[in-house]
Amino acid sequence: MAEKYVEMWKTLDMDIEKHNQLLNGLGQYYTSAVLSQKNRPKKMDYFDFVVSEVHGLRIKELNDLRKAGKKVVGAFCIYAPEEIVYAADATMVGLCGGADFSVPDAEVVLPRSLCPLIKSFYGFKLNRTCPYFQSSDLVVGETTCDGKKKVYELLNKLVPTYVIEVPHKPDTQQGKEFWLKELKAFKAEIEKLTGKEITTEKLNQAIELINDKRRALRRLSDLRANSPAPISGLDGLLINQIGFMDDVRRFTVKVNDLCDELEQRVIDNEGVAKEDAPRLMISGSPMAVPNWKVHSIAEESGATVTVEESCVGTRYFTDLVEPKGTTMKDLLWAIDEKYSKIPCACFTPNDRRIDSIKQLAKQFKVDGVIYYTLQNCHDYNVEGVKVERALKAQDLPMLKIETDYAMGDSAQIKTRIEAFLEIIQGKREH
Ligand code: BJ8
Repeated sequence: MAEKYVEMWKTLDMDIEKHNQLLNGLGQYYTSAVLSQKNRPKKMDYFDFVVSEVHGLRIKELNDLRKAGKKVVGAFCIYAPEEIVYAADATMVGLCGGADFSVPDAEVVLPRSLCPLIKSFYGFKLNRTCPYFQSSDLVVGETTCDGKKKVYELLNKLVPTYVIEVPHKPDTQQGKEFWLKELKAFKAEIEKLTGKEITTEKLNQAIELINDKRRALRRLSDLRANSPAPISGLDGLLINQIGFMDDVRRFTVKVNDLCDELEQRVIDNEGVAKEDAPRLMISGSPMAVPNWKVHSIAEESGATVTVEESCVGTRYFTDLVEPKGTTMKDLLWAIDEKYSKIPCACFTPNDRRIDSIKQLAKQFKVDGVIYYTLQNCHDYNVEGVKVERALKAQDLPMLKIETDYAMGDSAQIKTRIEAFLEIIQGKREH
């Protein structure tokens, strides 16, 4: 891919040499972790193609849009209301933040004892190797966790960054009203950026566009509840990750095409693992591309990951925006209600998340839960205590893994997951 796109990357002020190193490493990792899986659905070809062109063709598409006068908005969190962005004919993309590659650059500036996701994204902007960052006209941050909030102040020196303030008690009336005001302010900011008025008609269309995408991902997720699972957890995760970068309409069509194939697989009783393979949920901090470490290890060890209770997973697509009227206030209120239901550990209390984990455990017939925390993420780490108590009451085993993006602890994680699977096996035999 490199040669073909060098001129484009230069116009985006990228560090070409460093970027080549990143692409080489990514290509090798993708081959060994993803392409090496057995019996993948044929329709995964499209998603493999997207990954192969993720810094090439997709970036060209975004920059063609920009040349046509449209804007690209980058984001890190599913709290960034994408419906409002699309209603102004702009495009939203997830920014790089899932690789260890950029962490050493970030650590020159930031403290080391910080969440790897935050270090990773800041490093990607510093070292100019994320073409999504380089193609963004505006970055949207949010006041979720303290680490992100403070790094956005530094990021704003490198790229225009607009920070949305999210209520930390979103279930209260006060929280919802506060959030509505923030949504209105964000709408005004996007109108200023794009020079376009967001009308009710445009916002309705954008709501439907994103609802369709969420419906497709929900359909895919529901199919993974079957036994044997018709698709691996790693591919399921990968598709959710790609959803933050690909063109929304095309992505929705391709996910639905894949689901058609998976439905046939279910009818034919064709799966990616044995019917009695232990079924796991992974719950916790989000996993951005190319964070495939834990899924890969768990599935290589004989388990099937059937669901991700994650922002790159169920938290993104479980709820839709459902307007109860047609005025601008009705539409914004519907967006408010949908986003207020996202059970992020940054909020308090967050019992909605515990309920969701218990419900997902039943729906996906899981034998155990891997509770996944990125190092130094206090919100997910502490909330793990409540999750563990709730799962214990349901007699569901839980394994807590706290890690970063480096591969140095892979062997240790593998040993722990294998021991966990033995516990599950022992429990089944009883
Ligand atoms: S809605 S989970 S995407 S904030 S960056 S909280 S891992 S210390 S990402 Fe998130 Fe939005 Fe919530 Fe979801 Fe922890 Fe790291 Fe903070 Fe993180």
